[in-house]
Formats: sequence, structure tokens, C-alpha cells
Amino acid sequence: MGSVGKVAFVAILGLGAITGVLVYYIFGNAAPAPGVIESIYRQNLPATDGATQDTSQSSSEGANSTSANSTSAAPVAPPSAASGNQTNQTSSAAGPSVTLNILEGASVQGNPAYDPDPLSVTAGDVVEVSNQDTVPHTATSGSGPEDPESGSQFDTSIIDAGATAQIDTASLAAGDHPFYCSVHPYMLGSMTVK
Ligand SMILES: [Cu+2]
Repeated sequence: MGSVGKVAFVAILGLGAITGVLVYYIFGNAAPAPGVIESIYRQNLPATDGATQDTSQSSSEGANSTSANSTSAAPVAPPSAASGNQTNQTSSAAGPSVTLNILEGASVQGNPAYDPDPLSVTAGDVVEVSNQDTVPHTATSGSGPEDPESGSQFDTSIIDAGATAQIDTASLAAGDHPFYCSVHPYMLGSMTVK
């Protein structure tokens, strides 16, 4: 009995040591090397600061503005005009007199979204909303999706990347009109009508 116990004790010690060494090497091989990310799901984040943005922006925007403007500017206008909102009755108006830019990178929460903000207009101005980002956005009146009055003052509907839409301010009351992006409700802006 005594010798069996000694053999078992040594065997268990040995198995424990082997297990420890195996686990050490297997997990060591599975851990990523510092600074190296190997994943088929990896996507580079969009550049957000000026230094790294310049090269990609100029090349991609050049392509966007030529292709997107010519192709999608026309399809974007009819749906919003057909939706019966008070906006987009632009053909009879004097033409764009104020520009509201949706900034590149606006879809990233925390980035500046609309420029200028607040936007100052005189009632009757036509606001040309220019989407300079690489994803679709809107400028929709109201403080957010939960606002019961959301979209009642104006709504550009979806503006594709590189495309533009128009807001007719003729029927807006004087004062501040908050607006937001229905795709990214954290994108907030304000229009001041004089
Ligand atoms: Cu958006």
C-alpha cells in the first residue's frame, strides 16, 4: 500500500507538470503578438484627423463628387418632393442661397456633424444641404426621433454621399429650429430663422 501511494503521488506530480508545460505553450501560441492584429474581421477605422485624412479624402471625394453628384442628385429629390413635406418645393423658389454642409466623418458619434451650426437663415431662403460624408444622412427638423413634431417643419429625407438636397424656409416661423439626422440621431444641428 505504501509503495503504491508513493508511485501514484509521483505520477500525479509528473502529470501536473506536463499539463502545466502544455498549457503554457499552447496559450502562449494562441496569444497575439504585441502590435500585430491578424483577423479577417479587421477593418481600419476611418481617418478623423487632418494629417491622415488628406490623402484619402482628396482621392475618394474626387471620385464621389463626380459620380455621386451626377447620378444621385436627381433620384434623391423626387422622393422627398413626393412625400408631401413643406420642404423641397424648390423649383419655384429663388434658388439656393444658404449652404448647410454635412461634414465628412459626421456619422462617427462625437464628430462635428453640421456646418455651420447654428445655421442662420432669413425666412424664404433656400438651404442647400450638401452631404460631404461617405454615408447617407438627413437633416430632419426636431430634437430627435422621439420628438412628436419630428420632421414636421422640414425633412430632406436620405441624402446619399456626395449628393445635395434643399430645404425651403419660406414657411418656417422665426426662431430656433433644432434638427437631427434620422440615420444617426446623435447628429444634431440648429437653424435660426430671422
Ligand atoms: Cu447621419
